[in-house]
Amino acid sequence: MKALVLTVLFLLIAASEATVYTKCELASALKQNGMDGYYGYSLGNWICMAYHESRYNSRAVGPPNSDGSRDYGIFQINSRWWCNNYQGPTANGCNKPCSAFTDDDITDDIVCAKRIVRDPNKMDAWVAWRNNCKGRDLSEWTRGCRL
Ligand SMILES: [Ca+2]
Repeated sequence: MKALVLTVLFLLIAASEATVYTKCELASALKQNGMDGYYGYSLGNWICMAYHESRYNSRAVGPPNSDGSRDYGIFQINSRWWCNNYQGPTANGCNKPCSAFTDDDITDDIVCAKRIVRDPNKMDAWVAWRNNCKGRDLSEWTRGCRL
């Protein structure tokens, strides 16, 4: 019984462990993947967006939206339009299961974010970006990082 309790505890801890980037770790990863200036958006825009969407947590899953969809991962990618969570209608624009956006490899998340920003709404697709980053001085988001 004691072994079982310990096993369950271990699994709970393992399941709740998240990969949370630091600001500069994320800045470096995004720059390496060609996000600085992508579609006219400087690196600061992407860092600011990720902070306000997920607090840099690559395993973040948002609460249900009003339409029943959810948002996944470091960029909070939406299941109604961009990935399939098998829980409702989806356009699945990035052609991925949403679970691809809650693992520790953000490469495919970046590919999908690039697809999202090529839509007419561009970065306005991210409400947290519009409310917290759009049109602001974003120099603080890359300050102190060796890029
Ligand atoms: Ca991923």
